[in-house]
Amino acid sequence: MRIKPAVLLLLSGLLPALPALAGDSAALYQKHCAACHGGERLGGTGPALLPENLGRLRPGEAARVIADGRPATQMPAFAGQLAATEIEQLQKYIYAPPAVSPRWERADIEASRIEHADVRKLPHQPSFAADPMNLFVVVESGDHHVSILDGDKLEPIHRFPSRFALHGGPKFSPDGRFVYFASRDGWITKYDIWNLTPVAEVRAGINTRNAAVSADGKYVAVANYLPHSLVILDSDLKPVRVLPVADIDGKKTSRVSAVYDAAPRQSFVAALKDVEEVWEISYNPTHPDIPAGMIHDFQYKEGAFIPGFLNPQRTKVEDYLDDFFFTQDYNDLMGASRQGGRGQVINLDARRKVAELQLPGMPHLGSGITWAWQGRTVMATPNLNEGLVSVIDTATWQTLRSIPTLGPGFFMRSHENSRYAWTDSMMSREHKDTLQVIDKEKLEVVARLRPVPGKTLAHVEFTRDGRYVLASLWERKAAGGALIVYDAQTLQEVKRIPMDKPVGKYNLHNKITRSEGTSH
Ligand code: DHE
Repeated sequence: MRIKPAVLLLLSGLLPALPALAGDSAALYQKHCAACHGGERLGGTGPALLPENLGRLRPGEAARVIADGRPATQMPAFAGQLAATEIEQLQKYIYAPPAVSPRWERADIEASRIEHADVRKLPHQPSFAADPMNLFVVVESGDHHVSILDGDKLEPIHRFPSRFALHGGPKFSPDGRFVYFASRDGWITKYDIWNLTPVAEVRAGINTRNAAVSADGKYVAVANYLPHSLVILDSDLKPVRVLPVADIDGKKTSRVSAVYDAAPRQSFVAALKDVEEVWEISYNPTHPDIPAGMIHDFQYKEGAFIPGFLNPQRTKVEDYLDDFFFTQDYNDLMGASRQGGRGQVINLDARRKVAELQLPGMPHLGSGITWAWQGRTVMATPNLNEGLVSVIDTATWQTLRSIPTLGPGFFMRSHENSRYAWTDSMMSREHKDTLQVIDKEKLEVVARLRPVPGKTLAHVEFTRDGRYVLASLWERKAAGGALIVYDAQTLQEVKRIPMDKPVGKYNLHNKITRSEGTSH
């Protein structure tokens, strides 16, 4: 038989390997990616590579990462090993849903749990001199780390690696000793702040939105997009309930947009993305019986069943509500659907809509804050697609003022001791670099801060006493990424604390006391 020259060259190793043919994508994945990202793309040392987990990448970015790697991570560059067509094939493969939808059940959650330290053997007091109630927890997404900052000296006291892509605010135990983080890949980490050490981790889902900690510190609730579940863990991160999320007939399942702790009600409240219901899950063990016919509960085969206790109670709503703001007593919630324009107020006792909201654009209710204004309590929310802050009377639910800003914004903050509320315009290309300061009495923007033109400046948090404001200069450390500290009264810059893309920062005292000026 006559062997063709190209084959001879290939056999002799002189010709580069031919690009894989279509259909070989799975084999390519298994060869090059599976070791770190898991055989079923659920993640391992690297993140999960499923469409839900990749949705936040810009078009073409996955291919770029495969080719060039990711600096400061273990992701190597494959451009030298793979042809451009193979990289493209891999990109298509990881964006395609798997043939069988991945499952993540109680046994998977239990098996994933890692115990780093035995809390009972750790000292029950802070191992540092800083005021444990005036610490800041700073989430740095540049190299996926967390810094603990002394809020009096405004200096970092510790830095440690986090799971990949934390999202949502970290949540604290009521005594301030522990903080819980949720990663978009479903990992929940419990960290002992006093001893500066991780305690335990568990993977509660494959694609997770956020976590909430009960006011009694006994439970952690986790909202998942994948699978469609709401997971209740105990404070050791052992699963107590894995609630499949579906409508009352069990026909339509739903992603969970977010879960919140409604502390005064001793319950978790969950926003559902695909079912027109709001769920409330009581963690009060003496929760009274639910009136027959009013509430529909899951019946659990496992363990003792206490009506209402750790079981969802449904409130039917007239739209898909996926972003919530709660009044300070948590009896009413404002819900907005991501379609924009409309919202509803739901009373959690009456379990029904009590008011309609006319909300222009797409308000980001989750970032809303409240304050007293001329004898009433108002809430203010930034808007994700319009340059305005809506100020709403929480008694009448009427919009009192639409404060124009430079562009669409994401976050808002204030403090009981400050006359100002701060917001960003980070969703605007031209004005993402400018923080705007609103006078809470005049209801107008009175100052604009633009310390580094062209660089995103967003997400502020006050010190415990409200004297200083810490804002994120959303850049890698080498490019000047930092927390910029402002005097909350004079609005002058006080100092910069270098950080690696500091996404969010959270003051322990403000969070634990549920300050009216911060997200809960
Ligand atoms: Fe968030 C909180 C939803 C994109 C950074 N974000 C939240 C919360 C919700 C939410 C429901 C409140 C939960 C909590 O704190 O426990 N976020 C969403 C979205 O639906 C959206 C628009 C799209 C998505 O892909 O999830 C979104 N969020 C982002 C980002 O792109 C941000 C800017 C950067 C990132 O790292 O993901 C981002 N979200 C944050 C931060 C918080 C947050 C920093 C905590 C705010 C706080 O101060 O408490």
